[in-house]
Amino acid sequence: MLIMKRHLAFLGPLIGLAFLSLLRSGYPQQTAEEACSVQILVPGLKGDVGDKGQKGSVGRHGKIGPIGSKGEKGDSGDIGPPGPNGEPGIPCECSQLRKAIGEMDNQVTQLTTELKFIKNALPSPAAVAGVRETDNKIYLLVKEEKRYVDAQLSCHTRGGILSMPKDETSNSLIASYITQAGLTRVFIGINDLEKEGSFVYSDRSPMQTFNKWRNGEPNNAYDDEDCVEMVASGGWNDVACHITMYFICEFDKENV
Ligand code: GN1
Ligand code: CA
Ligand code: CA
Repeated sequence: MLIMKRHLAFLGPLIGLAFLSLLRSGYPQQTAEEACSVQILVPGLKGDVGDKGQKGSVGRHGKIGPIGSKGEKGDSGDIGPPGPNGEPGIPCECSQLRKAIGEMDNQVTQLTTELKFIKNALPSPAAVAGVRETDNKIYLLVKEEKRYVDAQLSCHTRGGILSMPKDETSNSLIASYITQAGLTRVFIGINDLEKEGSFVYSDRSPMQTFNKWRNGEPNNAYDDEDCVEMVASGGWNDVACHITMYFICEFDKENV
């Protein structure tokens, strides 16, 4: 491209000269000799190289390049200076306290081991088949055949109450407890002793909406059924209070 431009550059003066000679002579009067003299015009010698041009102005700012790759993780900083001293403690007989705490620790460990053993292995005089637990209750099946009032008394003596299943969780837990013990029925803490048809829990609070009455129950059969049994399936049936059967006590974890 550059070479082509240079050729055109010395063609320019050539054409110019031809044009001038035409003007001077006047086109209509041009002779054949004059026309020939134009044809023999040749370009002059190449001129000297010109001085170097001035430096151009700074170009436009280029496009932003791609984001670079993530750098290496830096070294961890120096360890900071130590913090200020704490407030002075309350003076105490620390050695005595430490000794007492140590002894209590030992006692807790020993009691935990013993409790585990009692829960899982030791058959009580009442042949207790272990206990069952929810988040806040412990259930105890007492294998002593008692009438309802005596069962209730027995639970009280143990620091608990005849079990009052008030939701599906506790009801199914008691039901599986009965099944696992190989039993068919136990007394639970629900009765209508005070007012026929008006069922309350063993703490005399009115029965809530949750119930597991079997079909057709409560029917107050023989006009003599004011206490409640749970059968192995978890269903409830009102029965006579003077019959005897095993029963289940419940204990608040907070109180044991
Ligand atoms: C009947 O059949 P059994 O024992 O499961 C009766 C109960 C009485 C119970 C008295 C459907 O139950 O309501 O409480 O005898 N069940 C039916 O022992 O009538
Ligand atoms: Ca009744
Ligand atoms: Ca009944």
